Amino acid sequence: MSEKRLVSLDELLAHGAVQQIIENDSLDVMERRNYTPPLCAVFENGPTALETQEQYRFDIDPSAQEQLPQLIGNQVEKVVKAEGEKANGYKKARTIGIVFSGGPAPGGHNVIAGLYDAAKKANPENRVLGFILGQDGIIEGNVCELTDERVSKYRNLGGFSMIKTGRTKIDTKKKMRLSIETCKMLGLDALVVVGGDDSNTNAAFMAQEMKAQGIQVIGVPKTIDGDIQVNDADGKSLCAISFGFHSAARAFARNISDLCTDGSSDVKYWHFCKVMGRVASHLALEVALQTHANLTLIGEDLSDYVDEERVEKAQNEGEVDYTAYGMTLRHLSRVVCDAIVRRAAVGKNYGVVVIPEGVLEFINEVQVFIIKLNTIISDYNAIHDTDFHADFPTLEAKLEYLRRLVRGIRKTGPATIWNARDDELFNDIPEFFKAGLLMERDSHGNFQFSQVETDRVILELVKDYLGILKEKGRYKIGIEDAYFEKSMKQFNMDADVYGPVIFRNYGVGRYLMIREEIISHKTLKQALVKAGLMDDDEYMPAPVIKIFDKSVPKLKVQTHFYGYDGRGTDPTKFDCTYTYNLGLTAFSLIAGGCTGHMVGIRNLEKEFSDWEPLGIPIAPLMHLEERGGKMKLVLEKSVVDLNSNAFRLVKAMRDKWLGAAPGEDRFRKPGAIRFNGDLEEDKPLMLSLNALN
Ligand code: FBP
Repeated sequence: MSEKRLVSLDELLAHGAVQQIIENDSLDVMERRNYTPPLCAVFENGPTALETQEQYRFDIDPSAQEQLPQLIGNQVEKVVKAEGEKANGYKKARTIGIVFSGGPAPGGHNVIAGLYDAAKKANPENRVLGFILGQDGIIEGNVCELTDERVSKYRNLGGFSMIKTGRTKIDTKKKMRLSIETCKMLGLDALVVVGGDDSNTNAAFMAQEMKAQGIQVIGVPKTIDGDIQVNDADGKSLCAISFGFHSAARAFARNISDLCTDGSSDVKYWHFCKVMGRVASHLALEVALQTHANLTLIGEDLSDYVDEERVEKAQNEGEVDYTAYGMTLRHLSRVVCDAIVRRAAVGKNYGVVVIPEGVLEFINEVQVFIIKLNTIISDYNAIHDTDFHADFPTLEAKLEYLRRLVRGIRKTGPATIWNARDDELFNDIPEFFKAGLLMERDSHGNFQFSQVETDRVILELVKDYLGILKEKGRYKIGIEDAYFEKSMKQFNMDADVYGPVIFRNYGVGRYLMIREEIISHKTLKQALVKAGLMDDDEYMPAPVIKIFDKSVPKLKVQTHFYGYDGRGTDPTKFDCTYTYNLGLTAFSLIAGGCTGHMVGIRNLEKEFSDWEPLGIPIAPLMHLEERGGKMKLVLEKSVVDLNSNAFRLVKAMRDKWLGAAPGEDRFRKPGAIRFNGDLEEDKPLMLSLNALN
């Protein structure tokens, strides 16, 4: 027998094919780096200028007027081609800083690339500096100069690795002073803040403070959550979606659709998929459109829930039952259980449910807990000038503090925000969820939903309620009539004799449901004896037992969390193009003298040739919201519009996609994010749908 010569390790390492494998850059990465996204027409040649768009109107919040007087008069600016003298200002030498803020979103590197390319094209002397690790980089002066080499390494690639990101907010006088000192020390003409609603809010406050120093601040709408969608007071769209949403949704959809395939092959698991999106359910909605998963919860829809039975009952008694409005945790578990029970009835004790990370925000009692606990923590910090979480580091210590509040009320009498009823309700929820609700808020005062096992909270409730339904004989697996007939025939037994005794719909449906009162071998036997089909001291016929056992459901669940993976995915072509043009737009706004504006592209939902780069004034969009127990001026988050085409379609298809009917499920496979070739979809499905008239 000839022995194969073992290749030496040196030879192996030197081999061309091996070199390609151990090289960090795959062919896909190399192709991405070399790709230049198309430019909006206005950027195609020469300098740009700005044209004020007076047709837009905003309902201005008096607090915004008061707190941001320097910016409140800003208007929408459209990027246009510059003519004559305006072109000279465009070419002036500038130093521009850029910072990433908050969670990564695919496409961020292209914002830098667009800004860098525009700056260098306008004047090769222009410098672009990247602040490292988010706003901390500004406060601490941690910065690097961006070069051709550095920028090119990350073109069209996901993540924020080029300069990293962070969640620090410039929210104190000291941090603001240090930031201004850094910007002055670096000779910055402008700062570009790439961030979500909170970071753009922060950008507006920085713009206000830095205006006197002659430093412009421009925001860029980033967040996979898709909750920066800007309309004017008349509903005219200025920014249809934040960047990163499409790529993250596609990444989640790809994984979830693969679970749909696995589930319908192995037919044994319910896959509970939590998808990111701190509050709004936009990502879950897009995943529903992309995959047709069996059940997708939409937080905004649940909070709109009205328990008609209770409303009617109260009406008949001449009363109003306010508790009938909005969804409770219990109702929510009913929605999921109903889907599971209905599919089981047609033999499908498996499926895929999509749960938005922020769904609990829309549940009545959770909302109340979050607001009350935010207020308690913030009051404690203000009164004691300390940190609640440092003083009460364990869950038990936090709970004891809450109990003390209740005891305090009992002794002193006056009602406070946390009463015995709250304590009682709070004690009813599982420990891990209590710990989640009492967790430290992020730097913007937001509740950190990504740290709460939302899927587990729902799953526990679902398991409890399914247990009840099982005992009541309502959660059962339907038996296909042909299978029943065949099983009986094998033992020469007459299906038509046993069928009506065992099943409640014998001869009616294709899937037969065991009668509700038959929930065990004992009750099965009782039914057969009562029908005279056997004596009490006889053994039950084997096929009847087999059929019964097959109808008893066991809920097997796998939980999944899709979030950080989608934030790190490489951008879709839509996001590559969108972000590169956002970067170009940021430079145009700076060159045009804007400050306190966020870049945007109008008509994203239309053909690329219709895209129009804009500057959107941030201050007029701001309003007061509760954050960390205080009312704060913030950029409004946009949540799912229940009147939008995208939502109405998902609602209309809900029953079909649930698949509680015989036959195949209607899953859709969106496939992987494709960078080359023409098969890649050109925008989020949600955007295309909402643009249809
Ligand atoms: P941004 O709003 O900063 O873009 O972040 C969005 C997000 O990905 C949410 O979907 C998620 O709840 C949160 O960040 C997670 O934050 P963290 O990175 O701190 O875990």
